[in-house]
Amino acid sequence: MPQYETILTEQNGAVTVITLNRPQSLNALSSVVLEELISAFAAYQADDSQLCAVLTGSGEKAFAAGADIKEMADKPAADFYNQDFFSRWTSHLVKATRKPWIAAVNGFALGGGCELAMMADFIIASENAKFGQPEIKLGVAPGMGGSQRLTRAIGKSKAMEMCLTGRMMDAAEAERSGLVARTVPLADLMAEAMKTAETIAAMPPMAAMVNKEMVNAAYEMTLDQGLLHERRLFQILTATEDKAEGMAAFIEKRDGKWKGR
Ligand code: CO8
Repeated sequence: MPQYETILTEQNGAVTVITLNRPQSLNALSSVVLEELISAFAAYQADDSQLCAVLTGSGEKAFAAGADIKEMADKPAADFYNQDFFSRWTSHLVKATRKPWIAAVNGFALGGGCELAMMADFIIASENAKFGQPEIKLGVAPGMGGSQRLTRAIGKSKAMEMCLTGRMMDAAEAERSGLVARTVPLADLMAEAMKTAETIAAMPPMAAMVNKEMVNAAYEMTLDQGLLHERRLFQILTATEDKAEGMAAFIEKRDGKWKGR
């Protein structure tokens, strides 16, 4: 495994665990973190032995308290624009990562931290988790998808209130609002995230990728286009060896053995 400066990675069976590891700055997302995350997610995507990933933050206080304010404070606007700052998160962590991954949110997920968590396929949160888009208090606004993904996740009224006031939402409200899939005690967070990741990793791998692609398509397409896309992908899956195996295994009352094809 490569050595990183700001994140930790480990393989646990078929599950890759990636941990943001700058607890002294509440796992703030610097440019180095961005590059290292891109590299770690590319390695996960490329490794056929790895079938699900979990992203979490080190320490008990924060998943990530946002983009690194100290790094951005003196950066000229032209650099943000010319470098198309923040664009690489979506292209690498969302679009290029076709295998499933879960955000295990332990504590603060603010600004870019909330936006990073929302790039995951779903979020499992600890009871002490807090979500927010406080960028307005810095004189700016979300820059990594907060205004778009949060609005799609929890609706206009709540998303607008959070962006305009910068208030934090606790884990219970986040679960009620549909932002997170499940809330668990902090002490159980990684065990629950790993159990869920192992469940996904035990599924037929190609079917897992197709299920992910289908659900994500709901964000991009009209209902008619999405339904057609779903049917076509379903029809492709019926030609796979894993479909034959899965149905035979059901009829023979045994577990399936997957080939990912
Ligand atoms: N960036 C850099 N350092 C941070 C960040 C951050 N986002 N968040 C916390 N830290 C650092 C603190 O500066 C502090 O460092 P030090 O010990 O050297 O002073 C250390 O982490 C611990 O933090 P606190 O002492 O503040 O801990 P508290 O428990 O008192 O407070 C909070 C915790 C409430 C999470 C508080 O740290 C906080 O409000 N953090 C900032 C949250 C935030 O505003 N996030 C959004 C960032 S902006 C963004 O993500 C989108 C891009 C916007 C572009 C801006 C262009 C200028």
